[in-house]
Order: sequence, then structure tokens, then C-alpha cells
Amino acid sequence: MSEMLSGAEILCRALVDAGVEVVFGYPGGAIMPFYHALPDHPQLRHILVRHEQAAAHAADGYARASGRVGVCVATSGPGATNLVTGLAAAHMDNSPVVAITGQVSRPMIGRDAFQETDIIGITLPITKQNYQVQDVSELAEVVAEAMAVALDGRPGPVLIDVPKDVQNQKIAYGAPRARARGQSRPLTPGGSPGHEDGVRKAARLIAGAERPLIMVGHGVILAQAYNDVRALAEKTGIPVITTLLGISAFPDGHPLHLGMPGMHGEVHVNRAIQHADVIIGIGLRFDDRVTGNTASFAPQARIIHIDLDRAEIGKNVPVAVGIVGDARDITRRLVAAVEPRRCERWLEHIRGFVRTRAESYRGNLSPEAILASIYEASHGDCTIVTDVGQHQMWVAKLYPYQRPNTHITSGGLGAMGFAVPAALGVHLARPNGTVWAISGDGGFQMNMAEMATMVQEGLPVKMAVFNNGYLGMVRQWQQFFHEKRYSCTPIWSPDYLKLAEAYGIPGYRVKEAGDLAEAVGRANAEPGPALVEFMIEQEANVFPMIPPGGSLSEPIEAEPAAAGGA
Ligand SMILES: Cc1ncc(C[n+]2csc(CCOP(=O)(O)OP(=O)(O)O)c2C)c(N)n1
Repeated sequence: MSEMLSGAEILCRALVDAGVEVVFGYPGGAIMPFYHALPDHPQLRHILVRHEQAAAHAADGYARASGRVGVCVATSGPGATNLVTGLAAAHMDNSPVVAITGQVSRPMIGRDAFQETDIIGITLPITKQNYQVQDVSELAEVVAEAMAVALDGRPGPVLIDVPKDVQNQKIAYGAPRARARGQSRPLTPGGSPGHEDGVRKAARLIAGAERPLIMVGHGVILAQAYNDVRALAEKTGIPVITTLLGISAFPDGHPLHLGMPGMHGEVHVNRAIQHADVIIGIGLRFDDRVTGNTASFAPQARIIHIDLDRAEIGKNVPVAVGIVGDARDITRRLVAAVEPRRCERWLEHIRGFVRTRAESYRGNLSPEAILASIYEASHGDCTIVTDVGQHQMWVAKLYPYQRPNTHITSGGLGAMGFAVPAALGVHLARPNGTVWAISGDGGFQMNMAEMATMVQEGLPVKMAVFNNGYLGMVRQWQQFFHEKRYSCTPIWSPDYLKLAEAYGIPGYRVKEAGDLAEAVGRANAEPGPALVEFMIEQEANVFPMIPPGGSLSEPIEAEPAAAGGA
């Protein structure tokens, strides 16, 4: 049986067929046929954002929290280009997002038509794949394929550009030939012949190691390999390091958890790396914020690297054993292959590196106390979505994550403005859980218009704004490396409480630690969205810090006696 359907109707139907339930978007001329068809598909809940960048970040947040594809929609030209930052963020952090953009009609393509942009060319390097649909008969298959490509193997964003005349074209529509391969994340089948050899070699290296470390990244979260990584650590007694995107892949309070490595990693974590003789890296890319100068990174270590993407093995650091495969599958095999052992002497050694935190915070309201109050108000049961900057690093270092995949941040791209819209998406994926978006006063001002989306769509996201009056992380770099020349980093803020009030959102301002519990508790208990502004010390810094391009062995551990040079 077939019926006459327009391309726009086929598009909606294909999304429904693929199991899509939420679409983040913004209408406009070239995507109007899609919006015309949308009300006939109530299975698709549309969230009207206030800026297309937010649609892409929200789809990304939804994808990371659910393990399903996040979908965003925009019109051609400015709508499509506004998606770019969000797609780049999803690309860097391997988040399965499908973006659908309207395009000018086929006869107008290439004529600089109104709102024509070559979004295919623009997004080529920041998508796993992109399509411009030239023939309406291919549309359903393209959607099904795009959904599968976004999820398959190493996830990432895919863009489908649909000219307006293709959306309007009617064809006899039957069931598509290729169907979406489902919405749940497929486990990559293991068992290729190379694995056994790699796992055996890795097990031998681990058996002979005196100072081994496990380093876990986002791949462990994507593969949901939490229990397997924990089993590996507990069977061998090997301590575990979690990268920024690996945070919440391993419980913070576990006796084998050391913390975060790299530029703002704790001294004992980076020292452990520099002294390790074997590093088992699972689902991470050893990026420069983790390694510092690679020439001096882990000089004594032989590295076992497990990654789904062959191209990652040996890309940034030399590898003794590379195993290409799904983190869960390979780690499980490794657990079976290793002999039980303990690493007490090594753990003792690392404990000797631990520094009591240099008390550099002079204000009344420390980031540590703020984060403790959020943890307590939500009984540790919430998802934290961070923006980019100092507050992001404080959260990464200080928030005591216990549950898997409860820390979501723009790690690879480091896109300010991510937290608030991504938190919308996280809430839609986890409607029964609490979601806190934590931003600085700079990043919050980039996408604070999404408060309107929260109100219109009834999304009870909790917003924390760390107000230090500066673009804090850049100011910190200026203090340390640019002779304290605070060029263009002081930043004025509106009255956030009045602003929230204008949106009908309750707001609280906290200046003293003593007021934390009540304000955060009330915001957390609000049935709808709520905002808390924290007036933190203006020139507080994140310590320790490895200077950009520096060695993990040479951290700045406290306020420089005299600012300058590096
Ligand atoms: C879109 C974007 N623009 C610029 C930057 C560079 N940048 C990184 S951190 C930072 C300062 C962030 O300031 P704020 O949001 O107030 O957070 P804080 O560091 O004070 O916690 C800037 C400008 C960025 N990461 N993203």
C-alpha cells in the first residue's frame, strides 16, 4: 500500500519511524513545509529554542544523557549557520546528533539566493557525514541512514540538508527500503582476531607492571563500560584517573579513584602519570589538555590504548599495545585475561604526592561550598551540565560524582554557552531527574535567552551562575601569562534576579556561605526552573595549573608571588 505524501511529511514520518520523540528547532522560510507537516505528527515533541545554536546544544545534551540520537532543525542560511558551533561541539565530543536544515529550492542553489548557504561545505569537517537530498524518493532512506550513522561505532553529528522544493514534492510513499537500526546504542560486536593478541599482550604488561594506572575517557561513558572498568580496577588494584569527559565513568569516592589529569589536574594525579610504568588508556584521545607537552608526558610508561577508532591509536602518544574495539567489550576481555593483583606499594607512593589544597580562596563563598550545597540539596542525585571556564574546572575537580554519566560538558570544543541549552536537552532525556546548569557570568550571557524556552516548554532546569565579574579563565591566563593585563575580561552583568523575574523564574542571590543551604535548597525544590547567582571572589584562580604547552611535572600550585611571564 502506498499513499501520496510530500517530502516534508515523509521527513516527519521517517523521524517517527526512527523512534525520535523530541526535536529542537526554529522555523524559517526554507524549512516551512516541514513545520507545516509537523502538527500532524504529535509523536514528535518540538522544542522552540531562542537561537539555533541552542537547538544543536540541546540535541547534544539530549543525546549524551539518553544514549539516543538528538535531533535539531533549522532553516537555511542563518538558521543553518547558527547550528555550526553546536555541531562542532557534538563532533569533538562524539555525540550522536542529527541536524536537519532547510535549503533553497534546487533551481536556486548556486545563485546566491536569499538565505542560501553552502551548509554542506561548511559542516563537512564537523560532521561524520552530511547529505543534500536531491530526490524526494531518497528522503526516508537518508533519514534512516543518518540516524544509524550518528550512532554507529564512534558516534557523532550528521546533517541532512533538504531543499524546499524537495520538501514540497509529492510521491507515492511506501515503507522505506532501509530502516533505522533502532535508537538504542548498538554494542560494537567484538571478537575480531586482532583483539585476542592485544588483550594477551596487555594482560602481560599489566602483570609485570609495578606502577600501573588506568585512564578512562568519554569512550567508557559512550560504551557504558562502567562496571567493566570497575571490575578491572578492583581485580588488579590499579588506581583510576578520569579525564574531563570521563568524569562520572567511575565513582569519585571509590578508594582507587585518583581524580582528573592534565592542565588543571591535581598534583598527585599528574605525578602518578609521570611515575607510571604502564598506562591503560580506555576510550580517551590523550588530548593536549590531558598530556601537556607530549614530549615529557608519562616518560616511563608503556601505554596500552583501547579505542573504538583506529585513527586514535598512536595519534597523540606512542602506544605499546593498541586495541581497536568497543570499550565495554575489550575491557571485559581484559578483566578475564588479567591475574588478580594488588598495587598497595604504588598506592602508598601516590598518597605521598597528595598535596593539601593550598588555601588560596579569600572570599566568603568558595566554589567548594557552593558545589557541596548543590550536592546536598539534590541528595547527590542530579545531572550537572557545565559551561566553559573556571567554574567548569571547579566542578570537574570538586563535585563528588557517584552515578554514571551525570557530568556533561563541552570538553573538546570548549564552547561557552553550552550549559543552559544542553541542560534543556538533558532534562528532556531525564524528565524525572534534577538538572543543574552551571555557568560563569560570561557563558550564561551567551545563551540566557533559553530561559524563555524553559518557561514556554515547562522545563524545570536549575541554573547556577558563578558571578566573578570577569571572563574568569581568560583573566586567570592574563594574570599568569600576560602580565596581569586584564584586557577586555571584566564583564558587566544585568541584575540576574530581575532578569529571571521578567521570565517568571524565581531567582536567588547568595553572597555568604551561610545562605547557601536555604537558597540552593529552595531553587532545587521549585517545581519549575530556578536561578541562583553566586557572588564569588572576583580574582579566584583554579589551582593547580600546568602552563599551556608545559610539562605535567611542572604545575603552578598557588598564587604567583609576583604575577607575570611564562
Ligand atoms: C564561545 C567561546 N568563546 C570564547 C571562549 C574562550 N574562553 C574560555 S573560558 C572563557 C571565560 C569564561 O568566563 P565565564 O563564563 O565568566 O566563566 P568563568 O571562567 O569566570 O568561570 C573564555 C572567554 C570559549 N571557550 N568559547
